[in-house]
Amino acid sequence: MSNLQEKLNQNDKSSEKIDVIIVGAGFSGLYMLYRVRELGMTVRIIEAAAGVGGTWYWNRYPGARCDIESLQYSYSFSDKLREEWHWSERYASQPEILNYLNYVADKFDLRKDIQFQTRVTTANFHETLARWNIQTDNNEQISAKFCIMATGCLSVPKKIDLKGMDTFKGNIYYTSQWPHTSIDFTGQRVAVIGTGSSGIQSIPIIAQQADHVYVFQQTPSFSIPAHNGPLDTKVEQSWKINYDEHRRKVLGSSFGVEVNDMISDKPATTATSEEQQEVYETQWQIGGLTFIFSFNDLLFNKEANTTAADFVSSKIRAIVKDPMTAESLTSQDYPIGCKRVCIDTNYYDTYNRNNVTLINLRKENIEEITTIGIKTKNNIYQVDNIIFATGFDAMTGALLNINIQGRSGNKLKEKWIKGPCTYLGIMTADFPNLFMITGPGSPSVLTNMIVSIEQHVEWITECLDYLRKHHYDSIEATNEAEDAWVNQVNAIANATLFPTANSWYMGANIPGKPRVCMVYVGGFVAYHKICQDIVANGYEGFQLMKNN
Ligand code: N01
Repeated sequence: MSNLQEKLNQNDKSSEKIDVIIVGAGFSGLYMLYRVRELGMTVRIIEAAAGVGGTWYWNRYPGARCDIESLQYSYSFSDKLREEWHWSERYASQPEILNYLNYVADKFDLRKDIQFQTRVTTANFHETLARWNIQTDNNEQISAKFCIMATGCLSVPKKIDLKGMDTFKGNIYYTSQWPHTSIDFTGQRVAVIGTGSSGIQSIPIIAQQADHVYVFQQTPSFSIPAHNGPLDTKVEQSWKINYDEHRRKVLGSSFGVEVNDMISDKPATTATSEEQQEVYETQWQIGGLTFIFSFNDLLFNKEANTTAADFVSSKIRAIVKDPMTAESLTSQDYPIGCKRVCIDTNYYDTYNRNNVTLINLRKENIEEITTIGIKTKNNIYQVDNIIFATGFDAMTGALLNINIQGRSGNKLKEKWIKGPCTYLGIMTADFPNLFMITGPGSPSVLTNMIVSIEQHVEWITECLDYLRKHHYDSIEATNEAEDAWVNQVNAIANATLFPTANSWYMGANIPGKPRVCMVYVGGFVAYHKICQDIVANGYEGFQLMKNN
């Protein structure tokens, strides 16, 4: 069928009233669709991209890879899917994850309920009908009883507006919106701006191709080696055979990840210096994000945190030969773990190459982009390509990009002007029947996203089923429950070191964005229990209503 014909067919559906609209066809939207269909409700996903995948559809930059191990970064809901699917590496690459999601979409025949290349622009709640009117950029109007935002935590790129950007004669790329064709940087000079996960993953790969790479670093990350490689078939088999046991451990961890046996449940502050070094060295050799759980006080106690940060800095200095570069790479001014820890393959080694130069923007900030490159306080760096690996308007960006209007004409943008307020990160008061999957105020990005996504999808599914069985027309968070939840999220965050870092968790990467902790940092286990208890107590903190 041609795209046009498909579009026309889709437009024919625009007058339909449906039960559920889901916005976004990434990991969360696809699973939500699967579950809503099981309830026998009518459902449609609206997706801006031309295919499924969400973050894995857009982020196609060289080296893009998940930093949660592939066996754990997988859906758990289908035994058959798990048995059939084979991951090839310890950490899956973006193309492989995208293949997986396409496989899931095909296996469960999800595409027939997905409308691609369509963006939701407006969502208005009609109080009398207790329905959401959804408007798209194709000028369609869709009426749905429930609207579920599966819009992702990191889906709206940070806007970059450097002086002179439009005059640059070379190519400009964004890691978050990478072209679908492969880009060959052979013989080219490349600037990469940004040294978060996307920069750290792409720089070593680009350096193997390019004539020269100039890395512009504003803040150094802490990065732990991935030790990626082919997935050991014995590990895979054992994981598949003993899946229930692994799953129990995953659901019993605060991070939604099965941690290795070397994780210490002791505080670093009670360990001797030798014990600390031994634990850190073991974790460094194992590799991966669980380094930050080497001791149980690293995210709470500055003194403890410094021992881990110092260990990583010593590793960086041992790898990087040029002392000035090593100094720049170890000039973190925040506790390790309080900005997202990165996982790398050869990132620090890459600075030993003759064709890689690190520019420390704290010493020479970018003054402007010129026709030929990047002008800093001290130099002009002539390049053919500029890659922005500059991050996202995280957690709230995608939700606030839609004009969402709830009860009494209340606008989400206005309600959240001082920061997002939610109950459980699932709903927000005055916006009945509007659900968020891994919304702000839930553990989301501080956990294995797939675990948190599945937990939210299953909670929402159970809720929809409950409403239907008990003949309720709407559900809404109460203001009291929401205020108490926001206070709890802030209180827990304030007991940790998270607020001391200028991270995107705190909204600090976007000028003018309110500085509040947008993540529930109390861990997956505690959060999961709270969500279960709320249901057991008859949806405590929610108001369930019948139309007349
Ligand atoms: O973005 P980031 P990212 N001039 O915000 C710098 C997930 N992810 O795309 O820190 C110069 O981390 C900025 O500096 P600063 C993961 O959760 C997952 O790399 O603001 N520099 C920073 O260095 C991750 O945390 C995977 O001072 C500017 C960098 O750009 C999240 O996505 C893979 C600048 C942005 O780093 C975001 O990662 C990739 C400017 N104007 C990403 N503005 C997985 O493996 C910003 N910077 C699952």
